[in-house]
Amino acid sequence: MSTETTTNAALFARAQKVIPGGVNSPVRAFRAVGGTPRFITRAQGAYLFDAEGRRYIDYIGSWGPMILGHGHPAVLEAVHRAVDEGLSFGAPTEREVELAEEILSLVPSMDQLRLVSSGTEAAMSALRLARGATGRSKIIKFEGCYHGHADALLVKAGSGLATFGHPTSAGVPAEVVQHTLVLEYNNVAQLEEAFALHGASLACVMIEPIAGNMNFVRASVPFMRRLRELCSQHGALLVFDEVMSGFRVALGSAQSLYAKAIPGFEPDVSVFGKVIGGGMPLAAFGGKRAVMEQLAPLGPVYQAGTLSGNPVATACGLATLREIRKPGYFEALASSTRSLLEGLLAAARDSGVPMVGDCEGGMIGFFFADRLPQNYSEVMATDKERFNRFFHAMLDRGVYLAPAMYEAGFVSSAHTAQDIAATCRAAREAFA
Ligand code: KE4
Repeated sequence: MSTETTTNAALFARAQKVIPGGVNSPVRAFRAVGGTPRFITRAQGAYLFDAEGRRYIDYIGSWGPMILGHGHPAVLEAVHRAVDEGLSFGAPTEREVELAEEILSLVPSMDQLRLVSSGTEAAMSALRLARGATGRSKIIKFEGCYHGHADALLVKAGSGLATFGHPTSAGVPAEVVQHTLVLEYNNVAQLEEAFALHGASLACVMIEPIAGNMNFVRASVPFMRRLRELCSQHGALLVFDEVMSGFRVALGSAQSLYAKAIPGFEPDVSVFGKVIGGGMPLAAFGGKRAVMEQLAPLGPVYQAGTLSGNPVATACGLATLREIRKPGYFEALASSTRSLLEGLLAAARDSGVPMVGDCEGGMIGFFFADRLPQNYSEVMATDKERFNRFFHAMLDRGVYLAPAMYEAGFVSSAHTAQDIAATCRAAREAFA
C-alpha cells in the first residue's frame, strides 16, 4: 500500500470515489458529528486500530454484535474450524439446528425461529409474517425506533392518528406506507386512540422494547403493559424488535425484563440480530408455532435466503452465545457498564455539565440534558452540539463512541476496569 493511502483522510477520499459517501452504511460516515471516519485495520479485545496506527477503546462493538470484544479465542477457533469444513452449502446443517435450539432455550416466548442474514431481513420477514398470519394490513411502529430499511418501515408520523405514515426515504411509494401508523413512544393515550380507531385491522405493533436507535430510551412498564393488553384484546401481534437489545441487555433479552415486571408478559414475535451472529451476518425471527407454521414451505407466507443459516455465521453465533450464557457473565458485564455510566456522569457533574444516562446489561446511553428523554422529540431536544464536541474530544483521546447522539453505546466483556477508568479520565479532560 503506497503511503498516500495510509491516512484516514486519503482512504476516505479514495472510498468516496467508488462507494456512495465512502461507506457501506450511512451512520459510519460521521455526517452527524462531522470529521473523517476512521478506517479500521484490525481489532483485538476492547480495542480498534485505525489506518494511522491509533488505538481506540471501542464502545460501538460493530453496533452491538461484539459483546465478547474482538477476537475472542473460543469464537475464532469455532469460525476457523467452520471455514475449513466449508463456507456455504445451501442445504440444512446440524449447526443451524443447534443455534436455533440454543436461542429458543434462552427465549421461552418462542417455539420456533428462522435464521436470516440481517436485522432488516428479519424485521421485514416478521412484518410479512404478522400480516400473513392475521390477514390484516395495518401496522403500528413508534417514532425513533428503527427496524432496518424495509420499505414499509421507513416511515414517519402522519399528521395525526387518523392519517397514516409518510415515507422517510425517497424511493418508497406512499402506497407502501399507507398502512403504517407511527405513534409517539411511551404515549399510552395515543395507543388507546389508535387501537380504538384501527384495532380490528391491525396486523401488528412493532417496537424496540429498549429503543437503541434514539440512543437509550426504555418503554415504561405501564406503557408496555397496556400495549400487551391492547394487542391481545384486538388480535394484533406484538412484535419485539430485539435486534439491538437481544442478548445484550440481559441473557433473556429485554423481554425477560418486562416478564419480571409484568406477570406472564410475552411478545408474540421476536426479532434478533447482532449478538446472535457474533459479528457475522446472521439474524433471526421467531414466535409461537401456530404463527411460525404460516411460513413457507409449510404455509402461505413466503420468505427465503441463499445464505440463511450460513455454516460459518452459525458457528460464530453459537460460540458467542455459549460464552455469554456462562454463569456470572451478564452480572460482570452489567457491573462494567454501570461503572462506566457512573464515571461519565461524575465527570460531567464535577464539571457542571448537565448529563443524564441509563444502562442495562452491556448497553448504555447518555444525553446532554437535565432528565432522561422518554420519546424521540425529547431525545432530539437534547444538546446535539455538546454531544458532537464531546464525541470528538473523546475520539482525539482514543475513545471511540457512537458517531451520533441518537445511537446507543456498547460495553464488552473485554473492557477492563482500566479501560473504563481511562475512558472516565478522558471524559474529565474532555469536559475541562
Ligand atoms: P441490520 O439490517 O443493520 O443488521 O439491522 C437493522 C436493525 C433492526 N432493528 C434494530 C433495533 C436495529 O438497531 C437495527 C440496526 N441498527 C443500526 C444501528 N443503529 C445498525 C448500524 C447501521 O445501520 O450501520
